[in-house]
Amino acid sequence: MNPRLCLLLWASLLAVTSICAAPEPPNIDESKVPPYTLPDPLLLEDGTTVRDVATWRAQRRPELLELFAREVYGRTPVGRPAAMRAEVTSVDRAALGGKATRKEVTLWFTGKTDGPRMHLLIYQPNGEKPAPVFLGLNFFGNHTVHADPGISLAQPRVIYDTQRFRPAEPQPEKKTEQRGAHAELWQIEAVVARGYATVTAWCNDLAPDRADGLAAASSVSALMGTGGAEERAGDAWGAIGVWAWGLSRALDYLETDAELDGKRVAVHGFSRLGKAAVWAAAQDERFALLISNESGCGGAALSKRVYGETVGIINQKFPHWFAKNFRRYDNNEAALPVDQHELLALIAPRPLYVASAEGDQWSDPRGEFFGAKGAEPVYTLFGKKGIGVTDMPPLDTPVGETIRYHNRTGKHDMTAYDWAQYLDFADRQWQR
Ligand code: GTR
Repeated sequence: MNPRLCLLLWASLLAVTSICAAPEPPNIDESKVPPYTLPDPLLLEDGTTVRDVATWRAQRRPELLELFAREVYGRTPVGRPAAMRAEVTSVDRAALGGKATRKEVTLWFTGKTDGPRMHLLIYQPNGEKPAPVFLGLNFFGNHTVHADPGISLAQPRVIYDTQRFRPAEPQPEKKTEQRGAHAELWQIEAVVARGYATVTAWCNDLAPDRADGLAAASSVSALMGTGGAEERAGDAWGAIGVWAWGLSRALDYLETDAELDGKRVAVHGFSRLGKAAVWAAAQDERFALLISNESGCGGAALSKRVYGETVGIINQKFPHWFAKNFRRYDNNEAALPVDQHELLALIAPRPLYVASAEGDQWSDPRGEFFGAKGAEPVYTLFGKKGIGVTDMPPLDTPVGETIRYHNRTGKHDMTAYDWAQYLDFADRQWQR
């Protein structure tokens, strides 16, 4: 065959294959949401309906946890490692102008200092003790949550493009410290002023947020022998599972710190770290309250609406986040045996706050609202009042009791407005 013709044929074949492999373009037109049926959180696999809390706890809750582990996030291989130990590495009782105590604590997961570890950063109010806690992972290292020069710089040093949520390319001079680059997202002074402690750790300590992160020597997944994003078993955990596991290990420590109230720990997360917070709270009932801040696809948003980011898009862009089995539902959401309202239902009867932003259609605010709304029957079973209203509330108007929801004006972010709602919610729930 003419070599030019051959090349042309080959190139068109490649183009066709890549078109077939590419996910559908994202839909952000409400009129194009396909008809979908949500699974009933109270319907047991044997076809009977759950009518009491005991059956929910003994049968339906384990069924749902199994489905989410096997089909969505992957299985969590272990709980707390027997040899895990905590080392307090710094304490400053005069932080934030004397208003707070700043502590740094390293959790050595194998007990040895050459294995995976997580560095916790704690700010606790210098008032009444023990303080209830807001716990969440951060994107770019502990030193980015506040400009306080006393915070140890995260290691290894990675300089981020904070707008695009990814490492800057090329990496600029390491003398750029990015201290406090994400302070707006954390509002630490406001949290401490309200009598709460804030605790955080860098998600990369647990599993670096990159396609090859699961296999990185420093990751907890490597310690557990998970294998890389492509090599692992279909139901093996991904980075979201590892991050969720880390949140539970942080809680293990918080329960032992007499200055903190381990029974009142609100776990929160923004965006990809919101997905991790939801999965953590679903599995670990010690978390007393959950805040999902624009967690979107694979978080609070319904997958079956196929609006904004979809299962196919997220699995292609972030092959290391979910279980490989989740890829079965790429462009095939109707086949999913669960949807995210059932994940939120696993939080019941604990207080749950789901927040969206109007300018963040990628996360599907309406899908997040209906995710929260869909969890309501399980809250009702527990005698708790959920979200109340049947359709999305106006902008900047929080609704609901034990399940609360708002859709803020503005972009994908975690703002002072969001924090004010979360602090009020915790105050009300914990009668402070
Ligand atoms: C986006 C991703 C979202 C969300 C977001 C974030 O690129 O598509 O699912 O997690 O990142 O974490 O900011």
